[in-house]
Amino acid sequence: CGGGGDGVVAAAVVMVVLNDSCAMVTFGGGGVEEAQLRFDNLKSKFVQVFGHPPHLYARSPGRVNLIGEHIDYEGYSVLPMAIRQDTIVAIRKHDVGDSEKLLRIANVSEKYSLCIYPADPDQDIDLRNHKWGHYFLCGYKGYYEYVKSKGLNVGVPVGLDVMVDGIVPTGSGLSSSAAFVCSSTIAIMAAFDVNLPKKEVAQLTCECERHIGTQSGGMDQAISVMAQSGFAELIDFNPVRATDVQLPAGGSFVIANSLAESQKAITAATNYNNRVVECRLAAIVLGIKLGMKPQEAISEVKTLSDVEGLCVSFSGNHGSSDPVIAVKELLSEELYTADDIEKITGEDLQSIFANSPTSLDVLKAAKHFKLFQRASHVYSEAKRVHAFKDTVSSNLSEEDILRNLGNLMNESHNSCSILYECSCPELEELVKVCRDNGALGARLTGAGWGGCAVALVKESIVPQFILNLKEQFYQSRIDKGVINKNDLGLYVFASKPSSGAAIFKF
Ligand code: NG1
Ligand code: MG
Repeated sequence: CGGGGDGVVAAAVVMVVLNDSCAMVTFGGGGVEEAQLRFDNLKSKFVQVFGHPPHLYARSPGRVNLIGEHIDYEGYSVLPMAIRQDTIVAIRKHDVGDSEKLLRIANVSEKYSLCIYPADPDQDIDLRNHKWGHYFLCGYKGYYEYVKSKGLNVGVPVGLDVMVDGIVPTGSGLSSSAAFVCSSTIAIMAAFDVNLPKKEVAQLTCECERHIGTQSGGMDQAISVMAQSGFAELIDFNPVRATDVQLPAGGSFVIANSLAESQKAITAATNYNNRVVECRLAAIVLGIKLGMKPQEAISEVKTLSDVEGLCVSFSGNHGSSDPVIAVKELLSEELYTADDIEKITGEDLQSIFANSPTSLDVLKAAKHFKLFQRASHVYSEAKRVHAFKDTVSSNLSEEDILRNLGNLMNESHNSCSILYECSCPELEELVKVCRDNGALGARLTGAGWGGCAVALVKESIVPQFILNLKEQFYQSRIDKGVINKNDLGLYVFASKPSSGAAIFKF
């Protein structure tokens, strides 16, 4: 691969590999010096803590989702791009003969204290007692599950020494978690000399992250692993596929942090997993209303995409092939109680979700379910993703393309906010400030309930736009001491599509 594009990877790079990749690699916030400093720092901290240098490094980036929110787990395509901010994991595998069989996970930042786990792939992750190192365990468990599922010899577990350097802001909707899980999994794979195609790594890492207790779709891991520098990607699922999308040159995506932290692993039962359960219930009820036997719907319908075909033929009778119309006619806008739904399914909700402890947690916490609203969001958002992709490759003038993309982003945000209820007051304020200052479109990105907004802005006004955001959104937070003025660059910045995961051996 000849090192990394951008000339960023220092000459000492011996190998930049991931099967079927020859991608350019862009790093963190800066250029060659910053990349070199990070590697040097990782290595010296590694030696300081563990007494020997790492064998290799793996990096994986965060991402910003441009459009397609909360639909990956429903089987629909999404359109994210990788950002430069990433996580690098340095790793060293102990010899089989070593008596100490531990996973020791350290971090270059003092904020994160050393986590120690047994080198046991079958250990449970203690979800009630969340620790940052759990994300490494996700990769570790997932790697072993994958290897076992392929009938390969897993060998005797050995100790692993690990040092992590992550610069994707946490809880910000930019997928720091996927950057960490992917870089961990890839580092483990490389340490064990297992080489897989990127598509398989994308699939495997998605399953890894579910060990943290969120019923995530595969967007974040797919883009983190499969991104190509200079392109956003249309990600399709089942099976995972990435198609390069060249964004119009005259537009820029500005990422701005609302400063409300979204702790998805902790609030899963009431936020993220709650929506996954609501979508499944909406899909089952739609399936039944469209003629499926309740038992058949319960056992076969997992996502809204599973019943889209039925919805389309139903709406066809009404002169439309839009599943949103079927939803409007078949689901009630009123709140559904568990009782209401059980009358339709003929089975109680606990037994429908009996195999999913995280869904049972949702049922315990939920008083009612919004089926119409969630399904309307998912089907309409799925259409917006394709409209976005089609607009990018249309013959319209660049001006019109940018305007249309902005409108789609605005519609996406409104749907997230009103129908999916995954926004929050800080994000609403930030999106409004973006729109008031000339953004062609602005929306929350990632799961929501805090985190970042992404705004499409004409390239020519980016510097002024960022200045205005600083004045109108961040200054009052600086005055109140919420953030430090010197850190502003971490909270609001323009972003170009960066490259996906890579392994480095020096
Ligand atoms: P964030 O909150 O950015 O980690 C989550 C999910 C995605 C996707 C988005 C919403 C994980 C790892 N990621 O992203 O799969 O569903 O929300 O579109 O849970
Ligand atoms: Mg995440």
